[in-house]
Amino acid sequence: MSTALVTGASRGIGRAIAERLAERYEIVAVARSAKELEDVARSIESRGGRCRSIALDVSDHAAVSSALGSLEVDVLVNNAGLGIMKPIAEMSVEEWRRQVSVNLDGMFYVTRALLPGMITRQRGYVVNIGSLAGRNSFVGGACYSATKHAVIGFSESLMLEVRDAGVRVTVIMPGSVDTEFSGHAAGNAPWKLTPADVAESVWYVVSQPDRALVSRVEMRPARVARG
Ligand code: NJP
Repeated sequence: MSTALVTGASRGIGRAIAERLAERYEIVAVARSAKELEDVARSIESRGGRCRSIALDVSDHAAVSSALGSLEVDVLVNNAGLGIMKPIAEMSVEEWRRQVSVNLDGMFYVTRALLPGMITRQRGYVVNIGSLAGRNSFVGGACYSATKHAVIGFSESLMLEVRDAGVRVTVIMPGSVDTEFSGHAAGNAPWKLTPADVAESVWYVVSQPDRALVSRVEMRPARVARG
């Protein structure tokens, strides 16, 4: 059975991606919260899937390379991320570093650990969860938006770098998704995309025939919330 590793799989979009991909892949679920990961694994296994979890901070390079460096993974979904939305004049250095270290450094560390194996096997998929904030600007989004612009730049360069080695790279850019992201309460915004909607896009891109590469997906709520 092929393996898919999903970061930020303990809740929200990452959990939905892990649950969807479990229909075809053995899942490696990565996040910091061991307890929530166990719950994800139980949910997948109760439906006949296979899931092991690795409690890990993706921004800790040593921990990432020692825990993931020897894994054979066919599909990597870099989804772990956070957003602290506030004006730059009020943002602390710690808040800046935390966002950059998870959204950007973490994506590099996990990709760096798993990509050489994909290149050697001449087969693999890297799906990075970016954001429409990586295209659009908004007040209070300078740091978050900068990290997501970086996710797009990283993904598109990497796509060109490894496509001839049989490794495909996609960046998925959702708009608002109904999760606990950035301090929101989930379940109160029926106009938003659901985590399952994003998971369906991941499923779509990894289900393409070997000759086809969907390199970029933009998705957004069909209707905008008013008022
Ligand atoms: O957020 P949330 P979403 N090491 O807060 C994990 C992007 N996005 O599902 O470590 C490892 O429910 C955290 O797990 P834990 C967004 O930028 C969202 O909405 O246990 N894992 C949890 O599983 C992000 O890239 C929206 O706390 C770490 C997960 O990340 C992705 O979608 C719109 C970690 C966060 O779950 C998932 O966000 C958009 C670390 N250091 C893009 N730090 C949206 N929701 O509207 C956090 O365009 N995690």
